[in-house]
Amino acid sequence: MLYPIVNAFRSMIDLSGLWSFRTDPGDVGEHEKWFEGFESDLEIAVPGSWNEQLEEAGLLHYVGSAWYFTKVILPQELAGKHLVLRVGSADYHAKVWVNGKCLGEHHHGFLPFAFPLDDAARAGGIASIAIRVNNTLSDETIPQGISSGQFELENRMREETYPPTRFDFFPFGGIHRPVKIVATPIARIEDVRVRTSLLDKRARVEVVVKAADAGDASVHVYVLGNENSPMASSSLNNGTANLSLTLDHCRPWSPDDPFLYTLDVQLVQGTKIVDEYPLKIGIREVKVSGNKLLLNGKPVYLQGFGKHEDAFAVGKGLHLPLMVKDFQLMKWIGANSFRTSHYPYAEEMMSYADRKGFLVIDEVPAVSLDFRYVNDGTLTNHKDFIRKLFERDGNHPSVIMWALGNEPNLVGENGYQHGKGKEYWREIFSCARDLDPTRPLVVPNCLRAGIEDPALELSDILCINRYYGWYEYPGQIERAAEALGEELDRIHQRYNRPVMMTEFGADAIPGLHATSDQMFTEEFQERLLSMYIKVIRSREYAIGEHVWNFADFRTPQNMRRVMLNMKGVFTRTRSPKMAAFALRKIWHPTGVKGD
Ligand code: BDP
Repeated sequence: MLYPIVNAFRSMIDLSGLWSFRTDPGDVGEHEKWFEGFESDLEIAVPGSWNEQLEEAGLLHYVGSAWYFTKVILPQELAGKHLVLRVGSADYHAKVWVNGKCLGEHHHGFLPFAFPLDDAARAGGIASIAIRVNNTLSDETIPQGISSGQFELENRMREETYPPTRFDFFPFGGIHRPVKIVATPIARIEDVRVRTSLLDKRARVEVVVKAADAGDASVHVYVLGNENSPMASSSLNNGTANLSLTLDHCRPWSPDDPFLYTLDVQLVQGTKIVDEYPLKIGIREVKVSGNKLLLNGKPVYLQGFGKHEDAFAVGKGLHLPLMVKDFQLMKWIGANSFRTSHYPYAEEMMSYADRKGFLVIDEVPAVSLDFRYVNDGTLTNHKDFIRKLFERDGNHPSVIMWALGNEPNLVGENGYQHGKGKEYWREIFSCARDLDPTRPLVVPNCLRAGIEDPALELSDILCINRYYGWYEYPGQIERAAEALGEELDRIHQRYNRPVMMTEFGADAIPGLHATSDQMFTEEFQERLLSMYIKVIRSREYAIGEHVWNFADFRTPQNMRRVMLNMKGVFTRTRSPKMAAFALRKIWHPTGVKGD
């Protein structure tokens, strides 16, 4: 799905702002026709989660349905255009009405969706928009949900969280990314998919363009500002055109030189251009070779973080100033990469990573799948999610790897390794490989799943999350170092592939200090992270280190957390802890100006 833009052919109305809001715990709204409007004193900012914005109205822990309502007058100039309502993301389930007419439903969080307005609203008239969002998760959804009763049934009451989740981040609900009315010509470019390859300095760019309502139009593509680039043209065949271009003397994309070309795509009827979409592309090649990860043929070492979309008041809502700040901090500390743990991040962030030269592991939110409850519905949704995420992010040069999930078997289900888990991951990997054979596929592994994890076996890079010194051997850094080194060697020997440490960390309360190794102090976090990096770097098969986590983040309530997971190297408001300065020294090996 193309990101909305404004140009001579395309325009949009951004509906970010304050919307009327009402919760619907009994799910009566549809029956009572709230889609025609409803009485409420509450307003809510879109994008943004309801939890912290409306905490004082009792919504911090709210799980269930909630309604959003706004009205907009569609400008007369949009007459004769194809109009769609596009939602950047709503977590996790959404149903949309315009002027009382249901346009459709969408089942996944973290992904954009769009519905044509058709005859529900016309240019020059009013569009009243109602969106019902529900943040309930189940066995079938990605991620899976859990109830309080289930914790009790499984005799795991001490592990229960409030709200109940299977994962360690807050289940924020709401419309989290911008809602837009997008106007395009009727004969329009619907999708552009690009695949690039490099041979010496020559690049090949394969382009698949999908058009709609375009009859027998043709498609032209060329690279702006590149005089040597030939234009490729093709007529549409069933609405699709396959084209390819060769670029001589290509300037490849890399963290040091995140150069982007503009691929201009034109839809042409006769001699007339009827639609145009300029797409930023970066030309680069990612490969796993022996124990190395190669970018444009050269080994690359990843240093950075697992992150979260999480901030005061806005929750999981798109927060552009914070995005800019986070990238500044990542540059400051010397990071070159991050993982979108544990779900796809905003489209704006992926394009920003392209421009800033960050290497991204893009993650599907299949976090801590519990195979006792995985069923056919889970598998279907998981595959559908992969397809939609690859469609959304497949053109980004920054995306160098797909994580198809995170830490399956966290609870340690019997028979995961050799039973259901094996079949499940085989299907998931084969689906993902068919869709994108150009990027390594991984699933970060947890201690409980261990070396026999079938997802590890299928991964191109062995991504390992470990907490020796924290959950295991708490407070004992030397013992943790031994356990870590021994296990990494064992895993590598078994599979003989590159190893990437995708998580390691320790909670630190800012301002808590001690002269000896004591958990939760800033010194302990710094020492533990430094030890891990030393052990990882002493292995020639290691291709990277991602500290857990970039910043402190809100979790559901439970006795292991003080509102936040405090493993951030920065606080939730982005103050550096001591560990940040230590990492900055390690990650800027030639020193930092002014230090
Ligand atoms: C890992 C999970 C991550 C948690 C982290 C922790 O992947 O989501 O936040 O542990 O416990 O197992 O801090």
